[in-house]
Amino acid sequence: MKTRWYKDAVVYQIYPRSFMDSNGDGIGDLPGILQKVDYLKELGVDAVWLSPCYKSPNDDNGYDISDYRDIMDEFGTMQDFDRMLAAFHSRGIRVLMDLVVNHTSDEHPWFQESRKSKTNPYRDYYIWRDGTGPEKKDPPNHWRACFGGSAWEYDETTGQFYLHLFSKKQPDLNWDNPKVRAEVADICNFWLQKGVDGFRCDVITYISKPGDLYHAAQDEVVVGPHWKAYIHELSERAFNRFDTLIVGEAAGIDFRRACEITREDAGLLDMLFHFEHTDVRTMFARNQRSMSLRRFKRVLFRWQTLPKNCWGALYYENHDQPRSLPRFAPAGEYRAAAAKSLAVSLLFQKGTPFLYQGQELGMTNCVFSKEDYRDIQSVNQLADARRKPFGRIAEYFAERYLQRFARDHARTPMQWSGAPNAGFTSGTPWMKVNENYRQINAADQQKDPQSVLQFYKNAIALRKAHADLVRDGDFLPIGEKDKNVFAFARRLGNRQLLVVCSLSPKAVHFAVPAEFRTGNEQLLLCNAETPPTLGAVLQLAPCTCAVWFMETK
Ligand code: ISL
Ligand code: CA
Repeated sequence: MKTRWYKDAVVYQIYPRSFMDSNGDGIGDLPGILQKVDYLKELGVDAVWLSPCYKSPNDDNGYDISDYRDIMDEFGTMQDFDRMLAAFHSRGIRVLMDLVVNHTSDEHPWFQESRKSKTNPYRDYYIWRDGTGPEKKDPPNHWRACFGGSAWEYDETTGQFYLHLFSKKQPDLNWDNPKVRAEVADICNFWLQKGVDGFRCDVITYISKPGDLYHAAQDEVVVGPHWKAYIHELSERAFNRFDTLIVGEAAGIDFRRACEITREDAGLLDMLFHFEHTDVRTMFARNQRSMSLRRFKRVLFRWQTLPKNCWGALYYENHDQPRSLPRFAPAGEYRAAAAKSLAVSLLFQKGTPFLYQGQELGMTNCVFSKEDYRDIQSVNQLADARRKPFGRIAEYFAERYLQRFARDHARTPMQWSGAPNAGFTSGTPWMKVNENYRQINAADQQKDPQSVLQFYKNAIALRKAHADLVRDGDFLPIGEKDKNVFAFARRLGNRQLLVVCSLSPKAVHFAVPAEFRTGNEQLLLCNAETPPTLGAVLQLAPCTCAVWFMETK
């Protein structure tokens, strides 16, 4: 059933709330996405992944679902969804849904039932435990919730605690209950039968919980005891019945485990998002970088060595991360060049690239004041800091951290034009629009052949023109120790691509190994007006990138 179309695809992530508002309520919606389908077609992407658009009370912007078979009121109706799906499909663009099934909303009818009594038929849909301590009022273990506080919430009605790895409005489902697993398979089939082409599976590595919750360490929740069996079952019941792409968000997974999990014959996940290059969040790195380029390369180059029967997902940005500018490359004077250089460094690696809305424009982090944060994680972090003994100081440091790493940076409205609110809405946007929209927006970039947007289009088209090389070619790292340049080659038979991307705001030089100085090279893509000449030493102006095609020596 699987054609593995995704090996040639570029995927674009849409965060519907911030993409395009069609009705002036300040909130992005599905008819808004419909208006932009041609924009995405022109960009050249093959698939989109929609962050959740199901019914939700929006404690965590849709990652808390109260009805898996209906659309969030603010986003529109199921008819809007069907229209949008058809519009993508008629242009040959596939659609992936976000599958959030580690937890539901506490407003989901299953949980509403579950909390009523210990004998309710839905009780075992969730993870309930007696408390500990003399009064049984202490939580069953010391696990922490991702958004702050204990991972357990006491519920008066039945005098037990329920587990929530995220907010207390996101109770974890009990996957050990076969009924839960059957429900999830049904939900997947509902959407697959509608025609969606796969799922991005939210925190999927956490679904199988350790047997003895009173004594387990929190990291035992990553790929728990029955994880493989549960995913395998879901693949048989749903995923593998269609020509899907199943990509797992795999917090906590290391390279070794990724090799096991993404093997084609394992029948688990087609690919996964690891966190090795995004988990590093030091406040001390220079230039707002969160890690040195050498470390960044060490991590990503290692992930290029996945065995032949595995496949990788590539990303620099998503809705949980600050923008890649300034995180991985300079965002100041050389912003546009840096955005292009990062684009090339991502798009020509082996694997399926995922772009996040606005990345194709070189959108940057935003300057927020305390009141601007909307994300539950940021809001809780500030509130927790204020409650500490030296609240003012703690708050100051929390703010400093959020200015660099808040998830809000990725969630500011898409910058469509220089019109008020960046052309995102005619009303009041649900969150702050980045003030730089007059300089950075899609409308201006569509008119400018030198823009980041146009460069992305060219790079994506080039990737297609050399599809077999980019898909199957060996990955050869070059200059791994170099502090400024991200470089590699891809080689298939006697053809190769040489990819050189400076991520430095200074002019630098870079040594080119003899095997890539064939004399028959052809420059395919470059972001500099005067492209560098390919010799033993490349002279690279700030953030210059180039891609050459050549035959091997
Ligand atoms: O965002 C994070 C750190 O800033 C991560 O720890 C994140 O919470 C984790 O990657 C899980 O993310 C996914 O599930 C969350 C949701 O809030 C995220 O948006 C989603 O991508 C709970 O559903
Ligand atoms: Ca709207």
